[in-house]
Amino acid sequence: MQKKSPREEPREELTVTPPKTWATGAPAVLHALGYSLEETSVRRTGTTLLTMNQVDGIDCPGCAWADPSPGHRHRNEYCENGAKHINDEATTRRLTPGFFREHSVSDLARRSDRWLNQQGRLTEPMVKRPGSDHYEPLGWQEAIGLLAEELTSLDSPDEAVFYTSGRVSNEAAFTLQLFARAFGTNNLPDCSNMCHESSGFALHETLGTGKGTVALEDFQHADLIFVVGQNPGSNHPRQLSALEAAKRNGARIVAVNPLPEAGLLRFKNPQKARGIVGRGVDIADRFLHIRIGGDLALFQGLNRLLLEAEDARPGTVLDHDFIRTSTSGLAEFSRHARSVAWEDILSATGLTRAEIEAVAGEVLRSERVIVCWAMGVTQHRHGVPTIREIVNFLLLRGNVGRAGTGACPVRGHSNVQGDRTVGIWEQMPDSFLDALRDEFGFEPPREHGLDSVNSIRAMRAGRIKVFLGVAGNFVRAAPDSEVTEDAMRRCRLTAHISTKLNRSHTVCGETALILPTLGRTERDIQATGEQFVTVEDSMSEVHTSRGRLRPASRLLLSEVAILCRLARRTLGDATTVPWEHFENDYGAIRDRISRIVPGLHDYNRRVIRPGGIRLPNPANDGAFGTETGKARFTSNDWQMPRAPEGHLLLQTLRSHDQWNTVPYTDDDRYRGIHGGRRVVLVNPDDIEELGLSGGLRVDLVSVWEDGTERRAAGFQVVPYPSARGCAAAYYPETNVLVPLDHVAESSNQPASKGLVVRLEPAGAAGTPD
Ligand SMILES: Nc1nc2c(c(=O)[nH]1)N[C@H]1C(S)=C(S)[C@@H](COP(=O)(O)OP(=O)(O)OC[C@H]3O[C@@H](n4cnc5c(=O)[nH]c(N)nc54)[C@H](O)[C@@H]3O)O[C@H]1N2
Ligand SMILES: Nc1nc2c(c(=O)[nH]1)N[C@H]1C(S)=C(S)[C@@H](COP(=O)(O)OP(=O)(O)OC[C@H]3O[C@@H](n4cnc5c(=O)[nH]c(N)nc54)[C@H](O)[C@@H]3O)O[C@H]1N2
Ligand code: SF4
Ligand SMILES: [Mo]
Repeated sequence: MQKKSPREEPREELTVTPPKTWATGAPAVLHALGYSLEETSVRRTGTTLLTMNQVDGIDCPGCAWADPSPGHRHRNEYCENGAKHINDEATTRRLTPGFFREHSVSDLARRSDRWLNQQGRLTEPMVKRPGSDHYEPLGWQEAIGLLAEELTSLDSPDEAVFYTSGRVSNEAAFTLQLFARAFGTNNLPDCSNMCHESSGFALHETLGTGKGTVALEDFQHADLIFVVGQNPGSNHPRQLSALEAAKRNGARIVAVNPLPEAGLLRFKNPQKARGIVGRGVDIADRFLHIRIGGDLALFQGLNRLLLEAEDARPGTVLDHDFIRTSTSGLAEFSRHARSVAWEDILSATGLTRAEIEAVAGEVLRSERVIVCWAMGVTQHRHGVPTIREIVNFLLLRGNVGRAGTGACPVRGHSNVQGDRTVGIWEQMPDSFLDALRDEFGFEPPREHGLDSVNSIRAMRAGRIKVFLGVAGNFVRAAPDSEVTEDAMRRCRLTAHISTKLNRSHTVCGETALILPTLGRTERDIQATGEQFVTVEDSMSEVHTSRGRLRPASRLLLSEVAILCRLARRTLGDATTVPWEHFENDYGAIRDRISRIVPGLHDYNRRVIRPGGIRLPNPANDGAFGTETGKARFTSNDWQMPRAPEGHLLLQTLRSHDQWNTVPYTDDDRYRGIHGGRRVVLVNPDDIEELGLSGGLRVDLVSVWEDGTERRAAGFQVVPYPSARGCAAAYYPETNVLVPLDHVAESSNQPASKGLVVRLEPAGAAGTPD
């Protein structure tokens, strides 16, 4: 078969086949290797994959799922998607200055996200100067000098924002936040603002911790595991191994989702021959086909049933000892919980009372319960109260702090949790800022900085002059694409520390910089020798990651090196931080972290032990970091997103073959979609009711409460077993539909699920298709 040139825009025919009911079997692994070999060579594939997720190897740059403890790891401790993510970075394709001579910025801006990514690795610093439509090469000294000059010329440090994406290591993240705060701002938006911010807020309020309480071993001890608003078959594939093992130990699984996702229904484990042949294991014992945004009502219904069961058999249902010693607010919560009406619960969830009662029955029979959740829960306007209600549910039967129990927000990026631990947050608490002051002898700013949505608002208002992104693709990840792009273009300077080309490089401030960097797969050699970095997974395990491959170009600098040089140039002699020493020896950074972050003491010595460091979660020892020192029951008003007649609720989600803003192919194998991403999945009954038909081309028009409409043109209607009234389409193509102000209450997280949309036959309003 002739390979297509990566310079051609992929043009494929969209085909739709029935969705799969199983995930991660032999075709998955074969498929991954196929993709790997197209991007790189057999030898490089071997080098990267065989050390992936092994002690002293490369930490998978994919999701944040935890590794089994050393000794329990499989030789191939990775999934199909992990293999794709790593080989996407390890590609042998290169972007040279010639490429940028050939392609103007306006030309690049017209290309697809997939095309931009497949051009290969960035190899040297590039600048787009004011008035020019081309990037041209420049040296590192000049590039860093340019950025430093813009920063020092600002009227206030708060005119700069520093964005981080969760692939960045602890060392680079700590360096970035230290620089930003030494410079004088807390403007540290990150991808977590758009991901699990609602989890952080709700867990802080109720358990006094921003993190989950579950360790991987807990899955072995659980009797019942909820998987809510998550598609693990595509997004956390090794979670399926943990669920499968839990089932072997007798656990039952309840999946809650508007889509019957392949991984939840049946799973073939590729690491075992048994998984490759045979039909695999049904993962979900019960599947609740919930309406989008119905989870708050579901957990309110379950809580109400638990309270009523306690009334019927006093002393047998609730964990009274735990509630008495470790919680507050039960009485008020119970009063409120009993007042929520069943008809409201049923209309919000689209479920029957019998279905909810059956699940409550499972709960009553289970000593140990875990609730896992991800974007289907957090990315809603009522994401925070939904998670608070999940916590109520766990507290009622003492399902926190015991083996086999707990709250498990399943994180996205491989180090998104670690970045927060070491200070990437616009609202770090005073305890952290005091520790920074004591360690480095400067007074960090105390006023909270800008998160992602507020950064866009400030850029739009012309209050931000400099944007620096460390990894990620801010312009595509953020909501309201047109608003965000316009806001970004108002900056004087936009700069990105990146491994690969993406849309954010094409939406430029007056001046724009591309600062190319080493990826996680690559050797990182500094003055004191070869370095490793450290990362924290979703279960608070901190461990090392050491690159193996030769860097994509001689001219790449590590993220730490770029940031340390930038800090030296910007802060000059005034700084009390030994930036040069940090650049030469990452151990020196970890030494400082160990004196600032509780739990990371003796960091350098402990982190190199097999398995690394498990950060303690005080909530597991009954030490809740709330004001009262107790876990809090909360009363949450019933809410549901509503679509007026003729409209649907839309969720924007990931396909199997993409990494966030970067599609690798146009396929979504488990959902049966091939060769196209501009599809909208709709329940056949809704298609009929709306007078549409499968295969019809439509525009998606989102309707916002201020009367404004947003349009994404040219989508094909695909009949799909989505819950009634609920549609799904891929992100980032649909970010244009998400109003900037459509955010979760309290957490200010963009609500990328639960949008009100209308499907208009394409061209009906005279729009291009
Ligand atoms: N291959 C791959 N892996 C990834 C990523 C990737 O892009 N590609 N991204 C990583 C990142 S950063 C993240 S945050 C995670 C995201 O992991 P997920 O949270 O699994 O990501 P989404 O694709 O947004 O899927 C949301 C799921 O929630 C369901 N859902 C939507 N709305 C609702 C609702 O109202 N209620 C319920 N109960 N369910 C709902 C959807 O049907 C879907 O199954 O994945 C990480 N892993
Ligand atoms: N509508 C809608 N919007 C969403 C979501 C949604 O579900 N729906 N999900 C949200 C979520 S959960 C998230 S996490 C965000 C994701 O937002 P981001 O984290 O900002 O986006 P990514 O697509 O992961 O970023 C990919 C880019 O990172 C760079 N990169 C990769 N590896 C490295 C590295 O090692 N170092 C450096 N310096 N750069 C690197 C590459 O240049 C690549 O192009 O999007 C959010 N936006
Ligand atoms: S489950 Fe996540 S961390 Fe594990 S190999 Fe797959 S993508 Fe990587
Ligand atoms: Mo995420």
